[in-house]
Amino acid sequence: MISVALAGKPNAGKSTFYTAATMADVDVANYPFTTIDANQGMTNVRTRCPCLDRGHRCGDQRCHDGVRYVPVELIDVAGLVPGAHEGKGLGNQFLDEITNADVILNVIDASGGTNAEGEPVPVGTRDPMEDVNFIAEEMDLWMADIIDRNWETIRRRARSPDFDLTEALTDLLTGLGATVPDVAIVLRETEYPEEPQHWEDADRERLARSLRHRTLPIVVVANKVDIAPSEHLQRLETIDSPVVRATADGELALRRAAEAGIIEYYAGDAHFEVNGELTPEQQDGLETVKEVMADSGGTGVQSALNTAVYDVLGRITAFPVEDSSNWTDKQGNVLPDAHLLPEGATPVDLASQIHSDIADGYLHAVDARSDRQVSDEYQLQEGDVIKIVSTNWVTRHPRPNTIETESLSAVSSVLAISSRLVSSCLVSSRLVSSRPNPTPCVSARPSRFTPLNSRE
Ligand SMILES: Nc1nc2c(ncn2[C@@H]2O[C@H](COP(=O)(O)OP(=O)(O)OP(=O)(O)O)[C@@H](O)[C@H]2O)c(=O)[nH]1
Ligand SMILES: [Mg+2]
Repeated sequence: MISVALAGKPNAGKSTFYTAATMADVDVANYPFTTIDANQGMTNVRTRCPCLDRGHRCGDQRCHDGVRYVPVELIDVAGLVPGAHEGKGLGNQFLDEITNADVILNVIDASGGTNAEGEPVPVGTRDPMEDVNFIAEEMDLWMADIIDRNWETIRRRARSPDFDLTEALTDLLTGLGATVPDVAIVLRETEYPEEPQHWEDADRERLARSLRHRTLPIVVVANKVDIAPSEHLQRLETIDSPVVRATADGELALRRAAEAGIIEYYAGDAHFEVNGELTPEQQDGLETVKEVMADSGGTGVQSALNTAVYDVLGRITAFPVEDSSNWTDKQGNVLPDAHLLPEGATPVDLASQIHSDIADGYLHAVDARSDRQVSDEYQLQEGDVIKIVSTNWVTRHPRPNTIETESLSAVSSVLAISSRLVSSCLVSSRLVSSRPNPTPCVSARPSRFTPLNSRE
């Protein structure tokens, strides 16, 4: 399963983002290092459900009126401060916790209301541009350190006649998600000394930076847009990475209000509808969120996840079925599963992701839209509905239980508009509190990356 990690300096809103996206209860507070132990939970990316191409909505609990939620893992770690790789703050212990992540969301405080250590300062004081690069820098130096510490082993291995540098480096960095193609491409990109004993510190650091860039790409989440000065936001748009404006607190308020049945809102919607009577306090809080959504096309939380998974990691969603006429599994469930696969993946890759037995017995695949067999080299497209014909399909129960179970809890928190009334937490406290002279937020300039709901 795809894993997304939230990183950033303390007090930037990582845990608020995590809570909003997973609806799990974790500590959130306006001081640094609220989170010490990592939180790990399930959230979703949002895409178009293929049921929209048929007369009836599929009724799957992960589908709301043709909007489909596909589970991904989300990790929230302790805040990081510049110099963490040398032990500052909580040090770089958190980096070990995100080594299995596929992509990083670097949550920054776009309002400039927290200093480098995450301590509160007046809004607009801190230049958020300073918070953009240090996460990548810390991660790069951390990876360089791992390579440095293990270089002696590589030098020793180099004495063997069948030594292969790509293989040796992949062995070393496989735990950080590096594959043979990653290492080979990075080694080809620039010139490195042929013999490991001739490598210098600068060579290893250059290699670490390129590899980190490939194996742990970063999306910047410009959080707290509800109070961010517009000039901050405009400058953040100029950086050379994907940037998504967000109000994690606003998303949390909406999810809680939706859970309480007071508004109609689904994660990633650009609007929400009020269903019932609001107190003036609630009205004020939701009004603030509405303004941000009008400027940014939503709260940005779903957009950040979608940007990371679909745009940066280049994933597509494929929907395996067993009955290609009715798009169902054996039990008659319509479009029962959704799988995130790399661009260029083939039906055999889909079969392997469902279950290795299915891949072992793979015979051919059928495009359920046309009911025609596709070639084994066919590159799956976003929204493809595919029947895999395998000798093992009938005799096994292939659907991975882990994904099923996890997805149910993740999705129920997104979709279930519970009748439980939790109006006390309808709108999170800071959004309802009266902010003296809130700074005008959000420039009219649209984000350069992933318009919200771009998959619909
Ligand atoms: N105005 C505003 N405040 C926010 C937003 N998101 C989070 N906050 C506030 O920022 C403060 C820090 O939030 P946390 O989610 O605890 O931040 P964190 O990055 O997890 O902090 P550490 O665990 O200490 O690293 C809290 O007071 C949140 O309510 C937002 O979108 N807008
Ligand atoms: Mg936290």
